[in-house]
Amino acid sequence: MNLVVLACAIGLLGAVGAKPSGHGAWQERFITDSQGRALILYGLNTSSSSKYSADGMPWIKQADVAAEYNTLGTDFVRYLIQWSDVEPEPGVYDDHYLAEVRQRIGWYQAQGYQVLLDMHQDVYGAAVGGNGAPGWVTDSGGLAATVQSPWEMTYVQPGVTHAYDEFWGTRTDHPEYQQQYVAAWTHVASYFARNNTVLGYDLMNEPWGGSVQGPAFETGPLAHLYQNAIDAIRTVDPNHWIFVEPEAATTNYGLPSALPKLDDPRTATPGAEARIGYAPHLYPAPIDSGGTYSGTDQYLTDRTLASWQTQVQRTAARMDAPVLMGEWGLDATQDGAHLYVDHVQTLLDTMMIGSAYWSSDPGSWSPWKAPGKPSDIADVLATAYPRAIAGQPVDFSYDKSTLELTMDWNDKVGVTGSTDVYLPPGDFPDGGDVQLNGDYKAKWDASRHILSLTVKATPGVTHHLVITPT
Ligand code: IDC
Repeated sequence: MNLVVLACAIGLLGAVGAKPSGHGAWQERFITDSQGRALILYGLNTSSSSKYSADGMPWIKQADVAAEYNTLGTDFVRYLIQWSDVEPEPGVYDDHYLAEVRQRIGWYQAQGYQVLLDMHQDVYGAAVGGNGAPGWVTDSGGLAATVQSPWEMTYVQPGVTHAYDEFWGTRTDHPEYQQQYVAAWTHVASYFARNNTVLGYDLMNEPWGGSVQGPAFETGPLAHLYQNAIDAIRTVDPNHWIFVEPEAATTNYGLPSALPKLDDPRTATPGAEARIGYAPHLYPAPIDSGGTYSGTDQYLTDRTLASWQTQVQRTAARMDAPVLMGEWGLDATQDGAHLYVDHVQTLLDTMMIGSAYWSSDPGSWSPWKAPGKPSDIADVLATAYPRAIAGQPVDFSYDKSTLELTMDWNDKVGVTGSTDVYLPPGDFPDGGDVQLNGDYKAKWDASRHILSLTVKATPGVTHHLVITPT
């Protein structure tokens, strides 16, 4: 898929020529907490190891979550779960597995995190060389499904295409597969409906259409499945956020998505806003294949970042959904890796969106060389960010070590609480000095590295906050 898309990505990116620009005009929607504060979430994916472990659990122990906070200051995790672990036999849900997941959510809760449950799949399921779907829902039609290198190329094995075609209803032998997926999600959502550490649900990792691709897939079977899942989840869980991903084979590389606006049944309650989020990934082609951020790789990557911004903003506006980038990352041992991380963070800051870095699994793509042993990239990943904004965010930037945040209250009545900013100890060893037009109270939590500002909200006044190291 990588190589297939590459040629067309080069052609299209040459034509787009978008420059990064401000967000204010496009982003009206933010993920909000129960106090109405806009959340900019920042975290890791945990973890790829759960795809293959016998009990479906990630590599982490409770101490690793504390170490993650102390090293990176993250406040969020995209936590991988799998359909094969949720429903090992048809209609039989493994609540022991969900209890183990809940225990780990508790570890994150103890560190003040929010958890996004990601129903992960790569290459459909283990029966065709991938992970995600259980064997009983995998129909390869007896066709070949041989694992390829790079792993993404396995997606175009005939048995894999057949399995997806059965799932999406492109073939008609198994219309029940999708209903079972929706039912499994409904079970998971009812299990976690009252868990306040859970931010929400990521309905399917990197959907792939089999023999139906592009807009035909995203506006057809994919949108259909999403709407059915949203409707079913809302019967058991009216409140958590529900995130949808576009077709990855295009959007990861900065190409357009055709995903349509989806309806959230919770809006039937007067005053209730939709809680559907858009959760695309970002993997410029050279970076995806483990390349460098230098020379022509860097040129193509920069063009991808620019077009990714344009395309994500368009899709999010069409869907009227806030954005949370579910995956980005790279082999951090490659040339220019630090600069790439820095550039993506600048893009995320410009767009004022949260993200989850791929991944926490110790190794070359990780902030951990080994559990508890930070790699070089950890220093770059530990960045300053406004975790919660008690107002309407207008603009944000972090130019080591000057943080600037603009916010107003024009559309935000009834937001309560403080604006909380994480200031990494590397850049702010003694905390931060505040400049702000307006009345405020500041509180510095030296052990958590969080500066909390309670600002006297003044409608009609735009507040500019500047924080520099003390
Ligand atoms: C990768 C893992 C790798 C594993 C592969 C297949 O890092 O060890 O062999 O999955 O399971 C994605 C996927 C994510 C990938 C990641 C990096 O969502 O599961 O993890 N990636 O390749 N999309 C683009 C990149």
